[in-house]
Amino acid sequence: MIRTHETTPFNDQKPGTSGLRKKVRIFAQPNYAENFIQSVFDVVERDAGTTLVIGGDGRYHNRTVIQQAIRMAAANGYGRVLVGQGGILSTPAASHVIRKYGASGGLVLSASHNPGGPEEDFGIKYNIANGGPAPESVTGRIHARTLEIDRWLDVDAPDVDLDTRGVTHIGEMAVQVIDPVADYAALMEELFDFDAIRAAVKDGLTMAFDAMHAVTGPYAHEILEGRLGFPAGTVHNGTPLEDFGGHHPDPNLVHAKVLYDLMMSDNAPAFGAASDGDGDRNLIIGKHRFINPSDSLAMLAANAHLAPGYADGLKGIARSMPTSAAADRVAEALGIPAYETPTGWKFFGNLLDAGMATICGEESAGTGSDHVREKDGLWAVLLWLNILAVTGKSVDQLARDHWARFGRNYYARHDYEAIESEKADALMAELSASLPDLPGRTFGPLTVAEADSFSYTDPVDGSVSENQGIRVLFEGGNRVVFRLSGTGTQGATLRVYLERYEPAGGDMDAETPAMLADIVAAAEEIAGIARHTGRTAPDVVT
Ligand code: VG1
Ligand code: CO
Repeated sequence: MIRTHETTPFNDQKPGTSGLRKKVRIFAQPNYAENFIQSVFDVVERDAGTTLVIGGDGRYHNRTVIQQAIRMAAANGYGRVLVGQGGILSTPAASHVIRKYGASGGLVLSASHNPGGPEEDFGIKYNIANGGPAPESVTGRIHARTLEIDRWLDVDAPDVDLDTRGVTHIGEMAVQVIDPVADYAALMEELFDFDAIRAAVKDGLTMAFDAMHAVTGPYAHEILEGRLGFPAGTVHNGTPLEDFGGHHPDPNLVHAKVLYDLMMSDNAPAFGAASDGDGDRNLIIGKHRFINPSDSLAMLAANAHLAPGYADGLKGIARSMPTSAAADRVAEALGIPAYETPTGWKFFGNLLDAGMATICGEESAGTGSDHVREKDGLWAVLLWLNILAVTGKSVDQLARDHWARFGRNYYARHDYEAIESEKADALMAELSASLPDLPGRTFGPLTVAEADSFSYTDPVDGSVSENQGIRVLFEGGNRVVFRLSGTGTQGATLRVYLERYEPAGGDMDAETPAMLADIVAAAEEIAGIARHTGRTAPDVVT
């Protein structure tokens, strides 16, 4: 029996860079999650009786919303729900399951790298039938619907046992609790040379993987320790916890500092990696050598043909605008197109679907390929392992060889978190207004060549996304980019992206902060960060 619940709209349900993210206490208000989920069901394309995938990163409040979403799916005409055992599905695994089982879409319950727990963050993201995040046209319709919604539907049914695999029914709808790891692990075996990696492990290749008490724990245990033969203990923090052990499940040099310190120590294994809350990010650190995510994208692209899944070469490489141009140089050398998109994985979907790009990446530790339609943390780890196993090189050697050939893009991102929104908006408004006057101006040794607000026209469907960040390009390929985060839940976060290109033959082994000092000073002068925000140093440097 379908029940209709009256409701009134919430005016704050506009999805950001990656879904709707709010504090748990906001999501826990009566009707809040229900309004959003019903708005999704009301507007997305689907035939009667289609399959919906539901999974999450295991954070606090996941199970409550999953049970509710299942009851609502039954009332909204879905024929089948596939849900990961324990409510678990990493974002890339959910993407794969949607594709593999021909689902019309999926709900991924995650706030990704944001902290979890009763006082922290929760999120809901909708992915479409190609397995990727809903594009802006769809999130725009969802948002519009949230502003007019007046009812949501569910059925009167008890909770589903999420911990036992198998099929049950709610009315006509089948609910299938699936192994969250099996399909994903099988896909990884198709793409990568597991034999070569296993042989390298036998020969002494060592690694440490920090799952940060988030969703990749079960995947990493099964794939790294179970199938590839790394010894037990290779996976650190491998049990998903509702509050991620009280930490930020964000694999960067601040929140994965324990891994970083290990990798810089005398006891470092050959290879270190970490992933985030929902398993779509990766941090790569070799023994005594940190690889920034933009470089990782470039190095993976340059060597991808060494893995069976990419032996035929790449069709193109896409990166988000703030990501360094290191990957563009690889594309040029390979004679394939390079694409520059706005921040957020949803902008890669069309390029991947159209066969225009094979590998994509973001400076925020996101890398992935056309095997799914999300970024994929363990995929990047396995591609690195495949490359290390086949070449027999260390991470450090691989990086040095890469830079010797392509030059090096020194790069960092400075985040100023929880700024008052009005101050952040004022900073961006003043910066936008100053753009026409910037070209030709000098800041220390730097001269501005061009300055603009990044606008993207999707080459596949022609859709236009404006105001995707402010770029100031200096002569010689150096750059600073400013944008406000679209994933935070408190005030505004200003991201300042700094890049300096050093051509091959130049200094390939300098310290990044020293190489970027002039650009940091120029960024302050151009944007007036201290004047607007009162902050004299970033909260996080990655
Ligand atoms: C951040 C990153 C962006 C990433 C997004 C979602 O967005 O910068 O590159 O795609 O998070 O990643 P923003 O708007 O805060 O800069 V995830 O792993 O949190 O789903
Ligand atoms: Co994530």
